[in-house]
Amino acid sequence: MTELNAIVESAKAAFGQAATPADLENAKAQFLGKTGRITELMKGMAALSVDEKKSRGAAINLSKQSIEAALTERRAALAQAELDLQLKAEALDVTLPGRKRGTGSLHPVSLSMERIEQIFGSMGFDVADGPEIENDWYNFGALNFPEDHPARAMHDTFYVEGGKLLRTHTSPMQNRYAVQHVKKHKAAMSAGETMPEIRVIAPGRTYRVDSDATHSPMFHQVEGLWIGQNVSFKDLKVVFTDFCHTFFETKDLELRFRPSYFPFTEPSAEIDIQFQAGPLAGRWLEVAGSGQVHPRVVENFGLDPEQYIGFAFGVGADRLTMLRYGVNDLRLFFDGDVRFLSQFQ
Ligand code: 2U9
Repeated sequence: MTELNAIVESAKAAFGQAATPADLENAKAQFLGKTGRITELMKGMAALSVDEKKSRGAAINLSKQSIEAALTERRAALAQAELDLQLKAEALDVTLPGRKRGTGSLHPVSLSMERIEQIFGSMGFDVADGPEIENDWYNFGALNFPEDHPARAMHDTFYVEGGKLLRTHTSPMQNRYAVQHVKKHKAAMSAGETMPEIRVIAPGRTYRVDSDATHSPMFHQVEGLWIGQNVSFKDLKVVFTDFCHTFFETKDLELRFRPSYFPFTEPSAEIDIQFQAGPLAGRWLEVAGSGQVHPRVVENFGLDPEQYIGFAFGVGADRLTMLRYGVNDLRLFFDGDVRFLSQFQ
């Protein structure tokens, strides 16, 4: 084997052993670099005659080309190996099930509230909004709660700083709504016009110091108020019966108005319903309180109770939701367990 062939062979062997592109470039330097073996041979030609230079130069060039070809080949092989490794590492299993984007859904009580708003909206009721932290007047005073009424005691009410409280019902929202309504129409009324009717529902969170399987310190109410010059208990019966039929999607439902007492209505009645078919059939179920709005409450709106009268009602939205979906423990609504909540899409 000539010296040149030996160099070419050892270059090929060195390239073959190089496991990385960096190793390969180091190996290349040993042969083609500034002090590489081929470069040294070229330098050594200086002393040769012109003819010798020609033949020796051609031979060295051939060897150099062989080494460069081997280098190019090895570079490509290493690059391919690297790519293969990368592809293997990043391999996708297209048969795996896709990751689902979890879509949320409304809470069952929110679904009920929306449904209640929609039903009363279709009967011409506006929807009131208002603060959850209230003052004593809007929550109790304006609603004709006597000073020593038990509902004012610490036992029922969460008091916060500054003499304020967490509203114990949604009535203060209707109170505020009614006062605004009267203010807005006061001038026209003084000029002899009659006031457009107040027809409003107030849905929202309410708070009482109470906690067991059927009571939560935070619960949801929807109250309704209809005040006009000729609004009677008959209208309450029609409106509430219609609401129950639509909400529970059945007319196979009896209603019973049972005498009761609330400071803000007189006379007052609890409303019970009885399904005639289905799993709850045959039992009277209490769903609401109601009554003709007390004259003193009407007076507190800024209206003459001799001229304006109407009715109010209040429903527990959590209880209505339990009845609608057949849920038997109120706490399920507030535990935040997705296995429960995801059933109400
Ligand atoms: C104004 C005047 C009167 C709203 C009413 C009830 C009767 C009632 C309960 C039902 C179930 C509360 O969540 S519950 O425990 N509500 O019994 N609510 S009449 O009366 C009003 C409201 C606002 C200005």
